[in-house]
Amino acid sequence: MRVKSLSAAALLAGSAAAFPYQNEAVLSGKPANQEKAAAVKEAFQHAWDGYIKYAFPHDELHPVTNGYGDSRNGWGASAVDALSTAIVMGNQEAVQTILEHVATIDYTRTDSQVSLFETTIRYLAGMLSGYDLLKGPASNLVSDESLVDNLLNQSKNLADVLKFAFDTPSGVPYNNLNISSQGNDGATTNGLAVTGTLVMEWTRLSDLTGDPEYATISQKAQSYLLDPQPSSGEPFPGLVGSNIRISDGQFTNGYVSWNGGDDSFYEYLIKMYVYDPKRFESYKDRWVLAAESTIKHLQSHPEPRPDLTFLTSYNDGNYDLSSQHLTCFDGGSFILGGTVLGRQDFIDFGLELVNGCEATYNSTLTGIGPDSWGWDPSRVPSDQKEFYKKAGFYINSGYYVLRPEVIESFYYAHQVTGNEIYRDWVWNAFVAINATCRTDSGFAAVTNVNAKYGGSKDNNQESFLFAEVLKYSYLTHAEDNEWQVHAGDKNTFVFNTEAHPFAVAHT
Ligand code: DMJ
Repeated sequence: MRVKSLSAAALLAGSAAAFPYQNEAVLSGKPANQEKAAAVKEAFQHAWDGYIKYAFPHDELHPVTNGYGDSRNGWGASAVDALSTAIVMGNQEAVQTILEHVATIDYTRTDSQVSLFETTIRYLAGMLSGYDLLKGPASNLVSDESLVDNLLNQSKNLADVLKFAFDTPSGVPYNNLNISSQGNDGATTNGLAVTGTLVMEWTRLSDLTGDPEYATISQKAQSYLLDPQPSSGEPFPGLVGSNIRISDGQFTNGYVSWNGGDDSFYEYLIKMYVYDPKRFESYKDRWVLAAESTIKHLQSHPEPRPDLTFLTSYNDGNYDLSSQHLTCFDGGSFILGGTVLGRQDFIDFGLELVNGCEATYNSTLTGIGPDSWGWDPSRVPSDQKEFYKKAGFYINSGYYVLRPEVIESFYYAHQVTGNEIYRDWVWNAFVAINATCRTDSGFAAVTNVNAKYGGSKDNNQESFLFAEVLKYSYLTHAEDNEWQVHAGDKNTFVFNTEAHPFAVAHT
């Protein structure tokens, strides 16, 4: 079935009119929507077939020209990033292809500069998650056990290639690496997110292999972020600066946000607690501080639309009234933290953030939200005055590059509240993406979400289309399962920042 063939009226019927601003029925036992789940599977198959035909084993498809790119070291990023989605969809053929491919990767060789962060969240996490799922609840999918064991061997091989990055005077790693020369780009600082979004993957690797080194070096790097020095690096309790000096682990500024560059540091604080509440209680304490400070200092309501909530960024007494698609993971983080800790105030605030991010989708011509926007009354572009008055924000960048964060937070809202409206919002976003970004071979980024047809198509299909957009869209409509996010504190899987589900630790 092609989603395009469904009428908009049929798709949108069922959307409740009022914003559900309370915690409703729990999800467990809620029936799947088979038809919509199948439509998302069809989209995955479409993109997978195009990738296999025109781009495999390269990193990503160029979906307009039917070519390929190697922006992620040339090891087949889309294949590895697609693995956990193919598993949860039960797509045996794709899983087999990916496992056979992983067995052929030589992680010691690449011509590119390697990003420690991107390689960790996409490749290392893709393989570890595949291992957790195929050794656990999806063990029926693969008969050749050696291919599954190889996921862990290759995870270790990759980490052994990358681990020299942590070999610095402080233990704060370099991010941009030359793996042939064991060199780096000469940076003197590292960013908050790229430093603080390694600990889940590297700890999981240690827990699975029994070799403590990976956990030790990643937790050492993280230790500077949990105890920020000097005090100017923590302008509000729990909210920290964006850059850390590699020589001594000191923060070099007090610029605070949940935007790209900072984002997944906060995401991992609470997720590490979900992963193992015994070992990572102090991470949770830092997340709680950050969450409370965020509610107190960073929430902002646009003048023409006081009903909307966005997060500002802060620097040296000044607030910047702008936000990003990347930031929209924030609702999901508050909802997860709220449900795990039994804090209704966090869930409620998370739902407000979700509502704000949804407004960036429902205000545009395509039904997809922009990459960045602002709501500073003194900076409204002259050609967006009317749009700003109605929508409550103006568009800074109208690109949509197949990012997942808005759908991701809708997913958490749905799983935790059980409220159907969030499932409808996921579906609306999926339908809009399918209608606007789909090409003959896959899905393309678009240049202007507030123009007819999304402006023009940009010739790239990021691997996170497979890992995240299609996974969250699918899981929202699929049957309940062990790997799904659930309300409460009994989750048995936790998703890394690239949506790869990790089995939680048994300690
Ligand atoms: C993904 O690689 C991850 O979600 C990361 O945390 C942020 N950037 C992209 C998606 O936008």
